This record gives sequence, structure tokens and C-alpha cells, in this order.
Amino acid sequence: MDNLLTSYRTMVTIRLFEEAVERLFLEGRVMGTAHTCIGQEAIAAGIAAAMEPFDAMTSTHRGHGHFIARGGEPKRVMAELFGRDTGYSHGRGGSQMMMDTSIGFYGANGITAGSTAFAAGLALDAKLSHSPRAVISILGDGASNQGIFYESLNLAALWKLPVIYTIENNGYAMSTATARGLADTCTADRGKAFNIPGVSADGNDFFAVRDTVRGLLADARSGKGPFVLELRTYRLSGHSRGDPRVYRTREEEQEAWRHDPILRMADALRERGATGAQLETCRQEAAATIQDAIAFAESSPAPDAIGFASSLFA
Ligand SMILES: Cc1ncc(C[n+]2csc(CCOP(=O)(O)OP(=O)(O)O)c2C)c(N)n1
Ligand SMILES: [Mg+2]
Repeated sequence: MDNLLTSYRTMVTIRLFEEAVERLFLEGRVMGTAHTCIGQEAIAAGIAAAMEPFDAMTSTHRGHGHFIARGGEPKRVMAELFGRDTGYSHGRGGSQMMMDTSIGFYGANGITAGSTAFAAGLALDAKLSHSPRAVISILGDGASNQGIFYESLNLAALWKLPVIYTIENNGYAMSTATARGLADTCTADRGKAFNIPGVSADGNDFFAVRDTVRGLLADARSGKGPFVLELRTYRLSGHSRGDPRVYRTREEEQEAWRHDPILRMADALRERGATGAQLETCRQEAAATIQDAIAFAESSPAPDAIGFASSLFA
């Protein structure tokens, strides 16, 4: 139960982090842009719960949740959004440029599907060095139309690499509904031309995500990879800050909120014997983490522009 409560707390932490980010943008306290993953928390937490510390993950433009679930510190993620020196890229990268290889997180990526080739490289390295490492490469349904993804699939299949291309099929790519952008909306089948097995699972169900990923990681380690995994979900947030969401109805969103992965996880935990008090404690701990993260970010210094510039020419 302890591990499950930890995963629940992670999901709530991601939700509160993302809600704070949306608020901070509206208040003008954070600049630039960011893509929040509200509604997709079970994917981040489920994948992270299945991975071993030595495994690698690559992420997307919508990467805060993946990073935090993998062990990224919310306060340093927040500081990066505030453009502060204590952020993961010393405040110079922002939302889509954060990485911590010491915890096996090989970065968010502003180029859709950009990390799929990078993931193939990481998996090739793992294979050549006889490491038990397997790689989770996360991309979106829209990104699954990109050419680089098919180049990566080809090499991954040719070289039998331990990589699991994990597609968050959240119904939209910016304002384009999946059915309007993909010739075949079953993204699990995207590796078919390369004889890569495809698996589909409910991305709003923490347990389905964790157990499916766990099985695929074990298979990938034993040389049966690569795989394509489709996790079906719904992007409850807008695409990015300030998205008026005119391309879908509020009724559609309301229906999607009924499948909120956090409510589903809370129900599943209660069925397994968790008490309301335990869940509330997780929520309070998550809220305190986010409050601390904002305070940390706001009180952190700006990057030293002169020091940085001179380091380029040193
Ligand atoms: C190569 C490239 N083309 C276009 C964009 C602009 N862009 C940013 S996010 C996005 C949609 C991505 O949709 P999807 O892969 O489904 O991910 P989601 O936003 O749903 O998480 C696009 C087109 C980009 N960042 N990179
Ligand atoms: Mg999408």
C-alpha cells in the first residue's frame, strides 16, 4: 500500500503543479510557454512505478509530469519556469528544456517526436554495453505522424533495441482531433510496417499503465523489443497556456472529467483498503510541495547573464 500511496501522491503533486503553472501564467508571474498534462497523470506515475532506476526515459513538450514522476524535484522544475538560476537549465531553457541524466531522465523536447531518435540511440548504447537498461520513449499521437519516428522505428526493429515507444493518445494534437489527423487512429499499430508488436492500454488507469509497462520492460530486457505502446487518455488541459479550446465542446470535456485518473486512483485505493485520511494526507503533502516549490522559485536568483556569456568564450 505504501508504494501505491506514493504513486497517488505523485499524481496529485503533478496535478497541483500543473494547475499552479496555469494560474501563474495568467497572473503574469511566469513567462514563455508551457504545456500542462492535466488528465494524463496516471501515465506518468504508472510508467515511473514500472521503471528501474537504471532505465531511461525520454519525454515530450508536455513533460513536467513525466519528469516529476521520474524523480525530478518540483521546486527545480518550477524554478526553471520562473527563469531562475536554481532551475534545471539555470533558468535559460524553460518548460521544454529540462533534463537530469542522473535519474535517467533524458529530457523534455520541444521538437515533436524529436526524442524518438535519441531514444533509439540510448537503447543502442544499452544493447552494445550489455546493460539491463531499457528505454521508455514518450511521444504524442500527433507526433506519431512525424517522419523521424518511422526512421527510429526502423532502426529499433532492425537492431532489436530495448526501447518502448509509448504514445500518449490524448485525442488531440494542438487543435486537431486525432481522427482528423491520423489515417489510422489506433496508434498501437504504428510499428506494423516494421513488425513491431503494438499494445494498447487505458492510460487513465494507473494499474493498467504500470502493469503493461512492467511486462514490456521485462520483455525488452530479454531481447524481445522494440515495442509500441498506446496509452489512451484525454488532455483535460488546453494545448498550452491561453488555449480557448474552441475546437471542442465543454460537454465533451465534462464527459472526460468523469474519467479523471486521480479520482479513479483514489477509488481503486479505497477498494484496496486505503482510508480517506490517508488520501487526504497525500493531498496535503502534495499541496505543501507545490507551495514550497513556488516560494523556492520566487526567492531564487536570476541567472548570471554576464557570467554565462563569458563562460561561452572562456
Ligand atoms: C517538429 C515540430 N512540428 C511542430 C511543432 C508544433 N507543435 C508543438 S506541440 C504540437 C502537437 C503535438 O501533439 P501530440 O503529439 O499529440 O502531443 P500532445 O500535445 O497532445 O501532448 C505541435 C504540432 C513542434 N513543436 N515540432
Ligand atoms: Mg496528442
